[in-house]
Amino acid sequence: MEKTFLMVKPDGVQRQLIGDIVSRFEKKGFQLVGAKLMQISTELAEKHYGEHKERPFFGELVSFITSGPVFAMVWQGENVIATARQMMGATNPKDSAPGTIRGEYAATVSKNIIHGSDSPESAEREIGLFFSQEELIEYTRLINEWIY
Ligand code: RTP
Ligand code: MG
Repeated sequence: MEKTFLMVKPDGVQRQLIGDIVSRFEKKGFQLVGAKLMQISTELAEKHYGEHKERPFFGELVSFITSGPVFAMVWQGENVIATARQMMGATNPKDSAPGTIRGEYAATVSKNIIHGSDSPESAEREIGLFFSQEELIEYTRLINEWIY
């Protein structure tokens, strides 16, 4: 089953949105297979956002993502990568649809509450950056037969 890396950013943690965000993915039927509250180092932030290192906002992005704890998660399910991106909403909250996480809670592109992997390659890379094998728990969920 497909897996993705999702992370409540420091603004979402400070605004006490972890519970709401976890609840949305649980209710959708996705399965949580790894989670931790953590402080990201500058080194990890620069690796994670490496694709943006030439962009003018890179410095601001790294300093923001390291400015406080984040809640890192791995979720599993059919089409979880693309579906989670839809549930998050567009990167810039001015374009994110009502009902999406960013559409409901975010007001600016630099503080947009949540990160989610944007492709299978990103998901694999980001899961590997943030989680060790032992931190990912494979377990049977009986409710699956009511979801799939
Ligand atoms: P993320 O990686 O955080 O899940 O966001 P995303 O895929 O929707 O957007 P991406 O293009 O990967 O950009 C990463 C983060 O950089 C910040 N950003 N700031 N100031 C700006 O113009 C600007 N553009 C992007 C956003 O916080 C975005 O989430
Ligand atoms: Mg991105």
